[in-house]
Amino acid sequence: MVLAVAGCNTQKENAGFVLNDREYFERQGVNVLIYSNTFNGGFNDEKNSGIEIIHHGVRTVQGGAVRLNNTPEQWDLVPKTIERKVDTDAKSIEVTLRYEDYDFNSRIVAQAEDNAVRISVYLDNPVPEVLAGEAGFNLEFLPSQYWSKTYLADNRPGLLPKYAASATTTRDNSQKPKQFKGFRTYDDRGTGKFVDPLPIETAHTFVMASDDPERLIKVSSKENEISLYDGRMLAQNGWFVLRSVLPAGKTGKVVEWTIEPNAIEGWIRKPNIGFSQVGYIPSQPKTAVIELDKNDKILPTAKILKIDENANETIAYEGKTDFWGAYFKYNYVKFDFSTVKEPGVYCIEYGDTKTGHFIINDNVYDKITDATSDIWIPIHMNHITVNEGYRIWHGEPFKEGYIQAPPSDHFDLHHQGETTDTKYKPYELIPGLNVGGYFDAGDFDIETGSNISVVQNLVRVWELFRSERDETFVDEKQRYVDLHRPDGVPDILQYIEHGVLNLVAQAENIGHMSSTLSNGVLDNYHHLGDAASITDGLHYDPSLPPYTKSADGKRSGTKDDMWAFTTRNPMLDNRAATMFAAASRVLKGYNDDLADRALKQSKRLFKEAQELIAKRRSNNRFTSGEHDELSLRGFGDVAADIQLYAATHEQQYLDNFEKKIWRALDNNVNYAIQTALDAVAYMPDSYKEKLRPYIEKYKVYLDSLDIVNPYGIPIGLGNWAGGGQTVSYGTTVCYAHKYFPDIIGKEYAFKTAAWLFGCHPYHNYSLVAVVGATRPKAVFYGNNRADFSFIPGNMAPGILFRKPDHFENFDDWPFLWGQNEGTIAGNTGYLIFGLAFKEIIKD
Ligand SMILES: [Ca+2]
Ligand SMILES: [Ca+2]
Ligand SMILES: [Ca+2]
Repeated sequence: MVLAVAGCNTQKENAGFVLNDREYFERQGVNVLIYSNTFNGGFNDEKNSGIEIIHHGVRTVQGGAVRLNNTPEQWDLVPKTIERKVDTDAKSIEVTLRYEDYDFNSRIVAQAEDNAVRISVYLDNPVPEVLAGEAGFNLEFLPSQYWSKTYLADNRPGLLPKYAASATTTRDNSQKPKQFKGFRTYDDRGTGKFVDPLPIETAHTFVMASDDPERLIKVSSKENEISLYDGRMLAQNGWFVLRSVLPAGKTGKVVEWTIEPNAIEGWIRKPNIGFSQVGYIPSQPKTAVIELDKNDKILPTAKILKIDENANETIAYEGKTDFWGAYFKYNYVKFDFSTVKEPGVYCIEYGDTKTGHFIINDNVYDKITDATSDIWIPIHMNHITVNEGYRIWHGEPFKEGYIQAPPSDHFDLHHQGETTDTKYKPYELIPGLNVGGYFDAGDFDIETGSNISVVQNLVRVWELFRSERDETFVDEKQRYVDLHRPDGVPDILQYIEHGVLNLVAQAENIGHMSSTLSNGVLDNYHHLGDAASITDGLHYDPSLPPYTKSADGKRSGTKDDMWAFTTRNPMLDNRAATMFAAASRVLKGYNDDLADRALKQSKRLFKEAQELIAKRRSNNRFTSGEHDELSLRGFGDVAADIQLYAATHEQQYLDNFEKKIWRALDNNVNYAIQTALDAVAYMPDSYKEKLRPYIEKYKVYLDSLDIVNPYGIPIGLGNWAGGGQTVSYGTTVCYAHKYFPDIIGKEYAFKTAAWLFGCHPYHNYSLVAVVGATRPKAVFYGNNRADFSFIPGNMAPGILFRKPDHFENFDDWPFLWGQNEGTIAGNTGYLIFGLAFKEIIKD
């Protein structure tokens, strides 16, 4: 992609839409995507699909489809895309959509017409009777870009509200279209009725954001009435919806809309100057990456301004920009200002664009992990109250414990098989599980796999960096955590202990590892706010009427208890065994009893897992998921061998490791290199020498990244942005530098840090909450997301790629998890990267 210039599709000003070679409608300032992204993101309606409009650089509209609700929620049914046909000559795109549950197909035809795109909905068979009046064509508008703006409904003016407060009605549950796998998003409190939002306005022509040329979109229909709804009435992550109900009993063209997004004449997106919001140390390489609209001129120079003690700016450096080339739809230039070394406060100026300030000084990276370790991680401790100053982040969750999951499917991609693999009957209390552990992410389940990674990450932090930081008070007996209150015990030890307490309890009480401890009902899974209020804290008693309590106040008829998913997975037990071995080593001398329990479970699970795996192999009784994992484990076992050796110092593990590591490295050096580096600490010098050629090969890969993209680090293009991979990559390059400084320089680690702290596409905000000078990201997908807020120290997955050529990270709309959610495994991964990074830049 180097040296290509984006811009070959540029139209003349005022020209109408073209259908470009990336198969979307384009005119200057507006992209209209027709099913470049379909409704199959993994979590049902991800608000990322269908007809999407990228309007003056921001994806403000999506969800164009036949939908079965006025304001669809995440778990309402979404249509499958059966077919997508692009006709370049006719400038049209046609998609066929299908609802399998209702045997219901529809076709959507999008056709460019000058400055508008005409959308027609065709039916070959009438709307199924049961969906008559329910099925409609919907298009959704992003609230944070439209609220407080005006709309016109057939010229009647109105205001799009900042907060939802429109009218609703209730209807009989039998009239509610099916939801995902038959689950229900709502608790009807015994009324037998669901809530249905009523329209705010109905008209034939809507002008959305009539006061704002950047957001103004006109939607009109001659034949169909269009209604405006507020999706936030049912779910805080809902969007504004325009909708035309499909007429009953009709076939052929049933809906036709003309959509005309305003295009500001000659609009050119402002340059996005990527740089490190945290700043730079004087000696390091310093390169800003400037992202440019393909219609923008490339300027030959940029400036560094120094800001003095009177807030005056003077030019500290003016230098050449280097054109890198096109990467997807934008052009990129780099601006190297490494020669600026004098400590001080600076900003970057490129043409008319000036960044916020940043610092050059020796200590700029000193605090990059503090918010994560002092605030984000302890707030995600489960089964304990977490206080900070005047604020309780959450009370003690799930006091009633966990019950045995019945055979079932699940809404968060879990599954309970035909048998429970335990001595418990479905819905029976499994004692002892409501202790320790970490919330998975913006939700409140304990993902056992993630929690295992968390303990392993924290063990690495402890053993490699001896982080003795003590800012957190943890009392497991009181079940109380107080932030910013030192208690004489290093926090990392207490965090390891807290993770192990839950995982050991699983092994002891279930007999093996649970795949997850999660919600039993969907209507409390999407909980926002204090985790202690998700359930009523009382054990569920089916003999009591729903919504009542027993006379002694200890049991309740409300089915809100959390479930333990207990289908046995020997691979997970194997992973747990490895983690327990490592944890017991660290806990020895701090909590001897827990260390002993962990080691006991490690040995037992390891032995039983080997037997079970052998037995299943001979019976060919693996599920397909397990098969995948097994084939991966060819390498994964190598990592376990090193962990087990470190824990037990038994020579057999080292021998096993030696047997496998070279094959793994030959197979895929990038994949195996971290494990190979992990082992350096335990191996003789000859091992390191044998590893050297692989490090040289790895360096070739690292250098190739500068040709792949302008940022020079691996960029994930999946449906969940790549923050987790970014920090593991960063950790690996830090290790590689630590052991092979003559081959691997520090520049790769600096590039990774710069990306996390603001040098990336879309905007230049730091992806870590509160870390960075003027502009860390302001909103994240945490349990306080409904407040458009953040939990300090959270690292966002970050820059999400949308097909075919758009990167984005919303910072006014927290609800898209793939770009904004913090996970416990990701954030402990960030902690490791941050500490490793700080260590290598010390010398
Ligand atoms: Ca989860
Ligand atoms: Ca402490
Ligand atoms: Ca309960």
